[in-house]
Amino acid sequence: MDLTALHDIVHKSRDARRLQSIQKNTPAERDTLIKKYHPDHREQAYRPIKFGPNAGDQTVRELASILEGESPIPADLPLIPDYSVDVLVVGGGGAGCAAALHAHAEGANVLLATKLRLVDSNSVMAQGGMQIAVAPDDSPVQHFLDTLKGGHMKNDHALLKVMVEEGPTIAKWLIELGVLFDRDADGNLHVKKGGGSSKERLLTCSDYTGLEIMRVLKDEVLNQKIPLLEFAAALELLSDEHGNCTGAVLQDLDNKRLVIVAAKTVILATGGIGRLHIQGFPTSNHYGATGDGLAMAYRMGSPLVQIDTFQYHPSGGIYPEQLLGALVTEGIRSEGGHLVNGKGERFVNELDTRDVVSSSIIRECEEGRGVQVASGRVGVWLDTPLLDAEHGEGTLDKHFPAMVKQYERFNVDIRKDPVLIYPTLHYQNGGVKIDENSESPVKNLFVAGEASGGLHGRNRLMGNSLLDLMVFGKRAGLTAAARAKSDPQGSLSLAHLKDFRAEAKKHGVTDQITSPMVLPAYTRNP
Ligand code: MEZ
Repeated sequence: MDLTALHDIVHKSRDARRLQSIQKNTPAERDTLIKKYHPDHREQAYRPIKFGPNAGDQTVRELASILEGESPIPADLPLIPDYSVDVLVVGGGGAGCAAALHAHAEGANVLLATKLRLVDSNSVMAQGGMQIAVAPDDSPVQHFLDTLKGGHMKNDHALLKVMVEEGPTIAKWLIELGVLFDRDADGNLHVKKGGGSSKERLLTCSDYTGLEIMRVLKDEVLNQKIPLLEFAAALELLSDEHGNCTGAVLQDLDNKRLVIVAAKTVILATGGIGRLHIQGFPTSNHYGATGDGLAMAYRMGSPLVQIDTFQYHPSGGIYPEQLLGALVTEGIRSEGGHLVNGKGERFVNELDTRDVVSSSIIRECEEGRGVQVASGRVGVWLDTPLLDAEHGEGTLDKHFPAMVKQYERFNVDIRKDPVLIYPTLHYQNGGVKIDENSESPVKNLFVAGEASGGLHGRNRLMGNSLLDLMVFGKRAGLTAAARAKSDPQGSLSLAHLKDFRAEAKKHGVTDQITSPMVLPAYTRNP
């Protein structure tokens, strides 16, 4: 499709737009906008959960089906352990690696199982940075207040306090391990501003922050020789006579063999649900983001919190089609990139919180001020050439090399022309309920990172996810290791599964899908 003619409107309106400043919406305007346009408020997308710890709570239909789903594990499966460990970590992304490293450092016998390869995760795809209050004019208190405001005051205060206070220690840990954060000319950590933040607080590694952090964590997991099972998907947890977690059933995805792991503690670091494509949205998430941990924890009786709210990142690609849903980092807006509708107008303060920005984009598109591409999708422009115009030639190459390359592969030069974007399903704001040590209400079952809920309230701020992974991965790892020292291995049973199946039957739920999904159907061979 030749977009040249359409680009003109962005190029021609640039100089006038550069002189214009756009106020953020008032709280009342934000509320009205979100209620009218944010996908969280589409009633038809939701239904009550029929049974289990969150019976009666509303969530999106796709997630409700996963939670009520049928386990692929037969109740009479012989539970003879293939492995017996102190700590089983499920998931090879940021939270999983941090948990495994800290548990290992405490002397625990750790097994890290991941359904794809080590590091295949959303963490490695994180672009725009990690919020930590390290700047002289910033503080954990300010970080706390910004996050609370961004989360519509619905954040769990205790979790949030832990995250912001432990941020600086995490930065030190990562730097000591070898993460090369961007620095200013004097060698100080360079910080950038993200949407909804009052201070410059984002630590970045250009626009591949997650890749750099995971490069280092992966090396460390391998250097520490932490036992690793790749292509090993967790399908079910194990419980003892008290309902405590005692291990998991994995499946070797190469030969389909079931693998029984007896574990004194289990840490679920399984990430989010982007690949459920809720409400038909494209996603920025990796292929493994199918909410497996949510389903398994739920079946064991662990309640979930805030599962009626999801993050639709304002800038997901809509053209070329190969980049549908792919993230175009908020960093571009943080450095001054304008959002522009089909008439050449700005329509929102680009650094407002993501829920406000996404709602505004949806409004423009629904009210006929968007731009349609050949696929039929409608989006708005992100004026990328403005960054070079504003900050000097070479800015995009220097600060956003990954983005420049991502588009170059499809013959789109983002230095010369703007890109078309629309909100993409990016993050689940809620998840499994946890305490400050990342433990779920089910004893010895820990949940860290995106699979857990409460910390971010109803709208996560940019860059708080990478910090969440590191802080609560660490806490889960340390607490699980300590627990494994004090408590014996519990017995192995699938009793919770029997109860769950009985509950499903009692509520007349028979047409269940198999859950966990492990991978979206379109990735499987016919
Ligand atoms: O935290 C995020 O989701 C993030 C930094 C995304 C981005 O736009 O780069």
